[in-house]
Amino acid sequence: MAVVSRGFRGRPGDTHHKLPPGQYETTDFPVLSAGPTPRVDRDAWEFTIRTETGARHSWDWAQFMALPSQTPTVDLHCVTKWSKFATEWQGVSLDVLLEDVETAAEFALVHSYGGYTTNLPLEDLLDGKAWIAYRYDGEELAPEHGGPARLLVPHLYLWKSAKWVRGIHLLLEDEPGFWESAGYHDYGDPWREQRYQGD
Ligand SMILES: Nc1nc2c(c(=O)[nH]1)N[C@H]1C(S)=C(S)[C@@H](COP(=O)(O)O)O[C@H]1N2
Ligand SMILES: [Mo]
Repeated sequence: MAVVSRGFRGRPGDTHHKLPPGQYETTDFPVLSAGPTPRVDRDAWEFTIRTETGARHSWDWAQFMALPSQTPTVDLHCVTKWSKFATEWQGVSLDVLLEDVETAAEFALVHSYGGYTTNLPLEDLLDGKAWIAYRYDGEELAPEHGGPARLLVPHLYLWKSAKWVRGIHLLLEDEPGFWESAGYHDYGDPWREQRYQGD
């Protein structure tokens, strides 16, 4: 017997994907950037985690490429209401990057080349929930989608997935990022439709 639940979309031969409230499915990959696309040379690229004590852990591109990577397939949910199912990425898990980082911090403020920032609880970067992604759909990540590398944190609205990521500051107190300062929700869970402050 076929069981069809409201909110579930099936595709032949595919697993079932679920659409969060208020979202629609698209098969395009829209580009949403608050400013111009920064061109970041892999030779000059560096990714730094800074803790609340000021301790820094940095990787240049070669060191970053030498880390073990994963190939997550995930659904994306943008606050502008499009969702894209089963996107295929390659990236380094934040579990790997945070492994040797000693911290008492509970919050993270993610920084991008170009100045964009976004905040989230540190625990949302852990336990297989987030990656620094550098390949998409079998290709190098295109500059407009955040290449050389972007944060990928698919369980939250896509504005949390900072493109052109350059570092993460670990903080004892939560600090709002770019969209969070402009009225968007501090956490941004698509399943609870946390689009704006007060949702
Ligand atoms: N650095 C940076 N990262 C960013 C943004 C941005 O403007 N600058 N936009 C965010 C928003 S609102 C969304 S929906 C996604 C869009 O990612 P895409 O352009 O790859 O679809 O990137 C997020 N990451
Ligand atoms: Mo967005």
